[in-house]
Amino acid sequence: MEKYGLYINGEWVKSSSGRTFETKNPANGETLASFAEGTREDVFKAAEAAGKAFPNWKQFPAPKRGEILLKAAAIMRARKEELGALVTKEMGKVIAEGKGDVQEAIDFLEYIAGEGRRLLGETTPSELPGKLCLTLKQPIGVVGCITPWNFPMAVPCWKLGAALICGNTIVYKPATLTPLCAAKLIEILEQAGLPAGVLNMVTGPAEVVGEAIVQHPGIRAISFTGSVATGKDIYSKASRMLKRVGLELGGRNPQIVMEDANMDLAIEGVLFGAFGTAGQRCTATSRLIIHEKVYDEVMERLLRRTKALKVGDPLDPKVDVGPVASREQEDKVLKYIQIGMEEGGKILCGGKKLKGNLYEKGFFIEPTIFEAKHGMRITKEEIFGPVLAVIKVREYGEAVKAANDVEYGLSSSIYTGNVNLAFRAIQDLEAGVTYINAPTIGAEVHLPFGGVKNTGNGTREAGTEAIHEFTEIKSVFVDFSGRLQKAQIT
Ligand code: UN1
Repeated sequence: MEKYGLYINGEWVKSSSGRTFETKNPANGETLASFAEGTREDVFKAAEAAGKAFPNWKQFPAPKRGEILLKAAAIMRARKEELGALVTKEMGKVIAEGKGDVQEAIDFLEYIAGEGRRLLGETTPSELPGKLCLTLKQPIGVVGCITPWNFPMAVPCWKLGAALICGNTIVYKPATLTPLCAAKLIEILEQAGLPAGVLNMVTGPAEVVGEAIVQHPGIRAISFTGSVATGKDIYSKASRMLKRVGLELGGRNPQIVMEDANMDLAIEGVLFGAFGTAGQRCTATSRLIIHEKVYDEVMERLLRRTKALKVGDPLDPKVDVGPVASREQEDKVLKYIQIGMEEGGKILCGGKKLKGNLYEKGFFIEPTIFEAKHGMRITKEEIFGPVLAVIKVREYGEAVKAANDVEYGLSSSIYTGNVNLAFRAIQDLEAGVTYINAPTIGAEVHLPFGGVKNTGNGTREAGTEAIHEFTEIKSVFVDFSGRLQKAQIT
């Protein structure tokens, strides 16, 4: 079994606690590797290393930083099969999606590497003669990146890639469920030429390692993807120290199907959106809002297709849905299924933990569809599993009202053949991401990603917005008039 320490200042080192934890395959319980359980002291050592590496990394030309990221992307491309299988083994998503996770990481690294030749500022005239004004984007300093388990390659690359291209150094805490993917990423970035101390990884529990990252006075910005409760905790603590905080905190994403929708597309869309990644995407379709005129037809076809989904070993390419990522996740999903039944939701298919040989050692839950009424907890709270709540509506206004009446606002979708309605929905849906005639999942890396309301605090990842998350703006005034000129004073 592979054994990993913490990665501090370019070395793999033991944790000061001496304690370790293991990462396991959620499909069969197999232990994959052992990791060091980091402490507050370890985070402080990592922050110190990152602080020392910062002045040189800041001076390292941004296009050269980009070359390192491009090289990392090339290594990942060459090892895509193996890394995709690792994502599947450690996190449980089916193999096509495991490779997709790696591809999204590659896409982002390639995209953001090019930003090394941009990092554009503005030039603008001065109100005074013989004077020029411009803005520069500068790194923030040492930043903390805290990443989730559901995209163990892509989301870390969004954060690390963006922070690195901007010239920051990093203390990185990956999710405790997926440290092996994180360790491979570190090895790849090291092999690509990242200097020692620029990226430091501390594995271990959120209450200790995450907390220390938030509390360390030298870590000036935090980028976090995870739950609303943790996001609020981080935001409130970090704000007292005036740290920059970027949050991406999940969703309760609706797909609306209008009476004039292309039914084949709408059904393919919801199957992929709701049950892809076993529903464990922040962008997963968790509510299907259907116009009453097509309700029976959609439901009849959707149920038939859902019952035919193959649940099983995620490494088998014929399998559609793998396990959920952990026992804790399984308990949470099953609890929500129970809640749904208690509040009067009707289970139309699924609803149970799968048992028997194939499933005995893993966390498999049947793809589940509830007939629900908007307002039930299963229509409003994030479940993060293969559970879809279906809501019948009379018209567009009611559909949008239900879609928007949740505390989240990450992704959203409408299927309609009516171009006017499509454009109205683009304006009406309260979400950071809206799809027309496409499912709620599958955002591309060169567009901003994030949401409104409790999904975050207004920041966005990916796209050019990623640069804003990790830079400070400096305004520069160059006076070449050779005399003292006083702005605003005549
Ligand atoms: C997430 O679930 O945290 O749009 C990220 C998507 C993916 C990213 C999801 N590109 O579904």
